[in-house]
Amino acid sequence: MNKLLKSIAVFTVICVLLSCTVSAFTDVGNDAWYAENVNSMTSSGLLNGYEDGSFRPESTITYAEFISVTARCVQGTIQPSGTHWASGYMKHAYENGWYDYDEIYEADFDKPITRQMAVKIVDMAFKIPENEHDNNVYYQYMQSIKDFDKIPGRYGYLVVRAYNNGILTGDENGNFNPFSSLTRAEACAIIMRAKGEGSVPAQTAPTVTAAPTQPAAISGGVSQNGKLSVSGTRLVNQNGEPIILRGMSSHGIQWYGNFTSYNAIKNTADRGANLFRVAMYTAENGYISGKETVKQQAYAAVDNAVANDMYVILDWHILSDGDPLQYLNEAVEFFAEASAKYANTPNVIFEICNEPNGNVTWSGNVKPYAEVVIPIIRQNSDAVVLVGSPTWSQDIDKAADDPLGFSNVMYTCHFYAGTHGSWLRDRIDYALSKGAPIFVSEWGTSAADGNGGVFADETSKWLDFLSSRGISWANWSLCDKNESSAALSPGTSPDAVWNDGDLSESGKIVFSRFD
Ligand code: DCB
Repeated sequence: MNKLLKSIAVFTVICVLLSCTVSAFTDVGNDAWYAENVNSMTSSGLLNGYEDGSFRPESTITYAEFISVTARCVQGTIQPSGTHWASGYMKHAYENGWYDYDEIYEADFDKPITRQMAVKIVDMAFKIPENEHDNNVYYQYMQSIKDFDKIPGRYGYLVVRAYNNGILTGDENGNFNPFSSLTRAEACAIIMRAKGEGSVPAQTAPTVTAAPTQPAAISGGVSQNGKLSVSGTRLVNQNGEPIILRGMSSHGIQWYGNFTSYNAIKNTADRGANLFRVAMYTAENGYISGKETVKQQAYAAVDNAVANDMYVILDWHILSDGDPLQYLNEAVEFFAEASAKYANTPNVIFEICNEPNGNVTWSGNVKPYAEVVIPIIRQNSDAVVLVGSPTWSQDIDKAADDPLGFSNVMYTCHFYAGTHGSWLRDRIDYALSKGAPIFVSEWGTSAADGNGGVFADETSKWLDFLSSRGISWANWSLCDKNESSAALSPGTSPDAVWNDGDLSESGKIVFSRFD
């Protein structure tokens, strides 16, 4: 080889080497924070620049673009399966649970992706590890992400996970901005980091107060009463003395998880509540479709109630799935894990089926379900177990006539003051007369649909009746939804200290009856 050819070859090699480190795009400076991520995304063909040699790093990225890039990373090229160019990628994403049907509609494919959806997509696609299991981590981010209370419940955990794995940092004001769009440069960075190959942003340690490790002792709380059991028809404390638990139920944690924070629950403890109920829906985008995420939310909510020295009901909230046998296997799996996890936590009460309804009977569906699930719990724990009954937990007479053969079991009776009156109170008396212990783990001041009313007079009749019988209760629900059963006015911050103006008409009544 002559000298000239040789030096041309060397020159070419140097150029190729240089082109790896120098941006290929006219508008991506080498010192831009995203240059490395953009270059690796584009050089591996996952995302392209424009024909004019630009990359347009500050342009927004759409749902279709973001999801197709992510899918190409984990799956390779997918041909369209419909009219939209990205339909194949979108279908893959949907079928793999990267998004739910109510999160992205086809008409939105070409709209800018929101930051919260981008976080969910990479979390699901790259299976980001759950190191927020330690509730302290969650609590810390809850404090350090300034707009955490704006993040809908179903995304909070995913956002924590993304921060904690260095996939994201907040904006310069410390906000996450869940509903804002994402730039193409940010998309490159997020996807590359989720892939485990991106340059990770410098972490600023959250400057926050840790969740209390010692629960704050409250009147009537766990530090005073210890482990509960059932004696006759009464709930009793560690000394065998009758105890009444009163407090709030969450709304569905997949929607209103923000109102299960330590501070939100503390607001009820400060008003005298010694009970909190964690309503973990099974259907309606609950546990069944979002297992890990929803479960972690439920555990964090339980832990926040424990940190407040409260008793806490972990509720398997069947509702549209009226037959508890429908998800029996999932229930077994869940209660096996949860009962082991909380085996040494005297605070926890297990509610194994919120409200059976539809074409189900006590002896044909609910009792057989309970006879499978309770022994699973009993392998780890003899905690109090609450069992529902058909007709949205109103058929307590059927349960009383054909009771379960386990100890420390109570039957739930649910009522809504605008719908259910004296006939249901009479049924409670009947059940008690037959020796069946009753726990009102959900009731509302509204009608049975959660709205209408508030029915103040009927509520007061009901609460006086429950007090006279020593029956414990949890009110539906601790959230700011625009429905009359919600205890908080719309727009109430979950973590602020609530004053009377933050309480709804229902909340004012209920919060005055905790003790
Ligand atoms: C129960 C459920 C609970 C439901 C409330 C109010 O259902 F356990 O999940 O909560 O009572 O209906 C409502 C929320 C709404 C939400 C809806 C669907 O307040 O914001 O949109 O769940 O998730 C009952 C209780 C009793 C009766 C009927 C229902 N009853 N029900 O006697 O007819 O149809 O949900």
